[in-house]
Amino acid sequence: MAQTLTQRSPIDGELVDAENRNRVPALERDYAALGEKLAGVGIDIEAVKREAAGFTVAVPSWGIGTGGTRFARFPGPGEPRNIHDKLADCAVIRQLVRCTSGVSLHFPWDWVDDFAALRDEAEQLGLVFDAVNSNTFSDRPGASLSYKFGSLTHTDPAVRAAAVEHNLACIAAGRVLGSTALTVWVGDGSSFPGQQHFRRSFDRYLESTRAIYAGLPADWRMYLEHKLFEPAFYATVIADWGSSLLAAQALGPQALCLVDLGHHAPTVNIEMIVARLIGCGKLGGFHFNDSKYGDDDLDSGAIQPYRLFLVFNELVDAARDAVPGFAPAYMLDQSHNVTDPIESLMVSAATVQRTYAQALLVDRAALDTYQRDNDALMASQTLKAAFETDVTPIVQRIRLEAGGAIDPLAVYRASDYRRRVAASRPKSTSLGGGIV
Ligand code: RM4
Ligand code: MN
Ligand code: MN
Repeated sequence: MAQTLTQRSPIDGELVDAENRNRVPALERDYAALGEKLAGVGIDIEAVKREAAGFTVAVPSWGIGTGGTRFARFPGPGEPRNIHDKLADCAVIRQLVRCTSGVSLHFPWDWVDDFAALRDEAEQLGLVFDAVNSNTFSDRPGASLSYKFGSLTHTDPAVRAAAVEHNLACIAAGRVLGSTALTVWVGDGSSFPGQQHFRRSFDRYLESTRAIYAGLPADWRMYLEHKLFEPAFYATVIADWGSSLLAAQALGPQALCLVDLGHHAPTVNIEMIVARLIGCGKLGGFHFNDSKYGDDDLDSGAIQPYRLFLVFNELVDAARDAVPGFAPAYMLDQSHNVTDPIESLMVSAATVQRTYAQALLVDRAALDTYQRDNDALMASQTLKAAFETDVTPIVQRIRLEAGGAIDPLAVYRASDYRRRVAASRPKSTSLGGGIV
């Protein structure tokens, strides 16, 4: 989205320009060198840049505050107190990184009385609203019914109805905000064998999600997000892509599967899951993050950058093949407990865009030939060649041309934004555990 005069920029434009000026000579040099290298293998750097410039990834409102572990939370300075502060922080990310104009809200955390006003507020900051997320995995203070033993799959029809109602309210809010998708993740499951009837709980999930699906506007999509475990530690109702796919197929064309990179068993081949979902026309989108053990919600590309690349390799492949209906939505879903969330989200968004640019470099004709010839080594080398190409100058140039920062982190630190907002945002006193 082009910046208009009415939009407010949280970071001084002069500072951005000054920092960029210092870095332009090196960038020009690196870009020219990379351009020459790519031309040598028949790739037009300008074409790659154009394509990568079209990439966007939404920022999660719940990732903007400092997260915690199951044990404790250590609040940082100047944490956002509400959705208005969160939008201000999102505007910083967007101003410097440029590919993050979308913000994904989570209800009831981000609930306000006037959603039209919130939409205006976002617009002033150059932001738009991406998928809205429902929360039926924690209770609202004073709620008469509890989600302790489940929500959309609860044995009590009254609890299920309340969870459905909440999702419909999220859709209603999202319509005013300009969102066109609802993401449904439920923590429903069981912690002990025998606690829950597997088949019946899945049937209840279908019955509840059908009621939500029926309330979906015609131009909306419903993303079903699976997760292996946690908070349920024995069995989760929508634990894997198979359950998610079954549900999405049962619901209808507007229901699609959402892949959160942290929601699988450690050895699962996520890129293959992605390919399968693309193959059956049910890949809805992503929650990007990285992990070593479970749903660690670490910064994208921090632990397994090659895995992220292999996911993007499948995405670019599908785009090149013009797979009908292929239009995944990209979102970050991270929790930052030892870093400044703004810094982590900026670096993550830039990493995801950078990885996409790398995947654009794969020599697909060569790969196809190596696959047909069963040349395992050269096929793997073909992917590695793209992954090992440093495309940093391309994404830096994209940011510069879009009015952002060549080095977002350096500008952010130089701006002293965190210390400035800390002056008006009292230190949070919430120290309890909990992932968000
Ligand atoms: C879950 C899941 C959902 C997110 C919540 C906060 O593990 O990833 O997408 O909304 O966490
Ligand atoms: Mn997620
Ligand atoms: Mn998660």
